[in-house]
Amino acid sequence: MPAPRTVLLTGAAGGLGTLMRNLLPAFGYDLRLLDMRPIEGDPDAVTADLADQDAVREAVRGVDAIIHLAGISLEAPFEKILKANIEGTYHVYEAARQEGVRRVVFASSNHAVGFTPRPQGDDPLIPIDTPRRPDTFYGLSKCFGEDLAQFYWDKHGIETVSVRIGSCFPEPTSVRMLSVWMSPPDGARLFHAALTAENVGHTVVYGSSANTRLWWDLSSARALGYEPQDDSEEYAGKLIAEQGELDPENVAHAFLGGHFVSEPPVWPY
Ligand code: NAI
Ligand code: 15L
Repeated sequence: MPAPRTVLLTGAAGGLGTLMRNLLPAFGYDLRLLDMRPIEGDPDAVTADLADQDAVREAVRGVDAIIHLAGISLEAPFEKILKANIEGTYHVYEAARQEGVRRVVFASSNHAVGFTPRPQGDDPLIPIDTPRRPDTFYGLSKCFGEDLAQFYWDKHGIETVSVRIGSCFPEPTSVRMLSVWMSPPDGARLFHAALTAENVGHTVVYGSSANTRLWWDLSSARALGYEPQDDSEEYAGKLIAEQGELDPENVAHAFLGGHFVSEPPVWPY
């Protein structure tokens, strides 16, 4: 497969989409942006809801690959998740099949495995093939997305890297994030590796930096050529002084998904 150049970035108005639309062009990509919210400063950006199958197909036409970030990124009533994340992701894959796009990078989430107990002490890192244990309807929709990706590979030969992103924000803001943080530059490195690695079929990876306090195994990401450069440890002193160490007796500290297992943040609109 020739290296993709023109890439559709869905969810481009969101937090991660904004970070990636600023960082990925340095890798040589020509981005086409899509979101249901308008994107200021890019008159070519597509304003469309994933529910609009025709608009999604038109947006996909002519691109080499898709980075699919759009959707509800927190917990929400099942009916909303069904529309945006389950049907919406199906529309993206159908558009890819109809328009001959051969590579997708899917923004999965750690919340697909959020009810997995986090490693403590000398426990081994969580492997990528650990059983799915979604912590929310949101996490459940990411499990569906990973299965959809597998199906479109097996049935239609569309390759996907599903990235179970930890927390991709400019800085870690909690003690949990010291373990699951992915710096934005490492996020761009991982998406670039996911777009360019050969013969990925459907590969599932965790998305984080090379954190000293890492909870999961990054080897499937490294096998794509991803070489993380950052480590959250420089933030550890300040965050632990402010918040204290994680408490194993606190349910919100005991699982990979953190507070999503007990009091998930709710999608605001
Ligand atoms: P965000 O909530 O800031 O952005 C999501 C974007 O998707 C928004 O701009 C929203 O308008 C758009 N969107 C929602 N429903 C849509 C629809 N039906 N049609 C078109 N656009 C729609 O979320 P964020 O943080 O940027 O996350 C992006 C993706 O990465 C999401 O799929 C999220 O689940 C995933 N992810 C993000 C993590 C992070 O640390 N930021 C961690 C794990 C997963
Ligand atoms: C996610 O999946 C969310 O989209 C993001 O907003 C963060 O909350 C992240 O997980 C996390 O686990 O910190």
